[in-house]
Amino acid sequence: MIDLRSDTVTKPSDAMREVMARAEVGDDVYGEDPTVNRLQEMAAGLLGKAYALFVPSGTMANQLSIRVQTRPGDEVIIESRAHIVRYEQGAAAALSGVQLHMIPTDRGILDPTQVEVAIRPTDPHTLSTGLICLENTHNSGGGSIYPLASIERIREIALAHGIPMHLDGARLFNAVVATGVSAAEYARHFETVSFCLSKGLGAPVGSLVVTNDRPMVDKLRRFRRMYGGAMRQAGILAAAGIYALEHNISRLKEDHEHARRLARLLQKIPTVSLDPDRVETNIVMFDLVDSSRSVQEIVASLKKEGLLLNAVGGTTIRAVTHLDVTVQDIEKAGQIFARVLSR
Ligand code: TLP
Repeated sequence: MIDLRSDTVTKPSDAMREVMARAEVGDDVYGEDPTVNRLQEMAAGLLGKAYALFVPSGTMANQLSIRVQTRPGDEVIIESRAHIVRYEQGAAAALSGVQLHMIPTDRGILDPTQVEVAIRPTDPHTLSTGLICLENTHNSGGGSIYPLASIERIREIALAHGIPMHLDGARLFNAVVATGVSAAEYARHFETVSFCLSKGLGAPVGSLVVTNDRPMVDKLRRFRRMYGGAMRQAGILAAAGIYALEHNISRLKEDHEHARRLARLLQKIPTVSLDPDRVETNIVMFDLVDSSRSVQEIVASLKKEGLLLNAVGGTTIRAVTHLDVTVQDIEKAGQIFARVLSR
């Protein structure tokens, strides 16, 4: 099976498993796991922040960040297909009591003017804007990269209104590798940034939230406990994270090359609509223009031929490249696509 459903499907390598097995551990609720502490220091350093907190998932990292920076009844400005909107089970409403002010875009990248217009005026009738959330790279936008200039302009607007910013940087390192902009340069515009170890970086579990604000770390820790995410000898998982940060960042460029290669192969198929220039990182979104079969039927036929993918609504299919996919797999995937789609 060639699994292009997500970069979350990656499995820890033998070398990663070895460092996990040897990890020094302690009880992290007491702050005594040396490997977790080392991962947190490393993550904070990479993102140019003072503190980092290890959490079990990207969803928890986002939700904790929302929780500690908003009050119930606040509004959060966010792009309408953000992961926080689409794939977190309504957690922002359920756990933080906030209302999401969703702004539609073509590729997930908010225009600064859209943000400015969405900020609520200070008026006794209106609710207040509590937070602005961006996502880089943008998953549903097709792995699109936030231009630094847009982030800078949104930051200026946010600062002028005293509104904090959170970055869902689940795939921030894909943006870093694709652009050469450092993680710290992206992160400095946000009060909190989350990023995942368990996607393209290849660790089995884990995400981090980074911040410069000491009291916020304490609040993050308390809510992590409330959400059931305080772990004990988590150093076994943190060791995989350290290995991922040390070995698997720069290789993300291979995943980006594979995604572009796949896009070029797909482009040759008459029933596929896609613009290969839009493939900026490791996600390829494409549309089927053949109305005789549903996307679900096509995905099922591809699976029978040994290719796993996700239909992401309407006529769209998503393919994600990652460290367990070789260039030969991409070539083979191209052949399977050509066979199934031209039937
Ligand atoms: N994304 C997953 C699915 O949940 C859709 C995937 O296969 O792409 N932020 C972004 C931008 C994400 O893409 C994801 C996971 C998360 C947060 C959540 O991470 P986890 O799954 O660790 O909670």
